[in-house]
Amino acid sequence: MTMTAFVTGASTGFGAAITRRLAADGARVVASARRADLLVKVAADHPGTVHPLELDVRDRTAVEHAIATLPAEFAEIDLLVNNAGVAKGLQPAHDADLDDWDQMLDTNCRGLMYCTRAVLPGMVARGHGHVVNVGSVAGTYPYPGGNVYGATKAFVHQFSQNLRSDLHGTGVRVTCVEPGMCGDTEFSTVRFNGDREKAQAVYAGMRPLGPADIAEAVSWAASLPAHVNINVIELMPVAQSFAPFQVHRN
Ligand code: NDP
Ligand code: 8X3
Repeated sequence: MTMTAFVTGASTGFGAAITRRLAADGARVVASARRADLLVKVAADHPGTVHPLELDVRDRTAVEHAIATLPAEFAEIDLLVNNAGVAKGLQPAHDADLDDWDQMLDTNCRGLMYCTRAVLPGMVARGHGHVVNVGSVAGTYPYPGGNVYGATKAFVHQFSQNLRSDLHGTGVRVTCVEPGMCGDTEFSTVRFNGDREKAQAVYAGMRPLGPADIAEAVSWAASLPAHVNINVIELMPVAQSFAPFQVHRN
């Protein structure tokens, strides 16, 4: 039977790669994001298989309406990939912009909650389904300027684990994919408000992960037999690792 997936943040980066990969795996995919023109381009490569859907995940009513009014062939979602997310700014907390903090909370936490809440009843009623949430290593390992971004990803991690508890016995699976540095997406350009030079400098002289690596992880977790639940996938480029605690000395 053909699987139906719903991917948020599918206009660029991970979401576009995940959409393409799932379509290549044989799934029908609803590709959603705010920029419809980019979604149409993603869908053009997979006519009839990928359904572009303009959606701002921060708009709770719009999310509920979108999920309730999907075309019949896309209406029964087997796989929800909550990928839409933003990092805004890298200033220390005492200099940060509260609007940036609001946008991260509204997108990375509230948007993910709204999509999950809208899709879960159908999955539970059908006795199967899979929610894949895109977290980050930033939810586990602190770094300077990571303040609210990292906190939103810690939310994504814990919400995913708590969903597993709530969904016990329903047949619905939950996976949190937690990548480290990944290039070839708009992530850092968005973080630095369109400053491409600053964004490119993040990945200078090292090989980051690529969107296809994340799509591979999602495809793998989703393709396992129905009795197997991958709780968390944490992946990093080989070029990224850990450093010791910082110590302030007088
Ligand atoms: P991109 O900026 O390329 O992709 C983000 C996607 O989210 C875009 O498609 C954007 O589309 C969408 N989006 C943003 N806000 C909204 C909104 N309000 N409603 C709907 N869609 C929205 O970055 P990545 O592909 O790198 O990031 C994808 C996810 O991966 C994010 O959750 C990010 O936090 C996470 N991540 C990224 C890492 C990296 O190093 N790149 C590492 C770890 C995690 P549009 O603007 O068209 O709405
Ligand atoms: C993105 C990875 O290290 O830039 O979530 O926060 S990082």
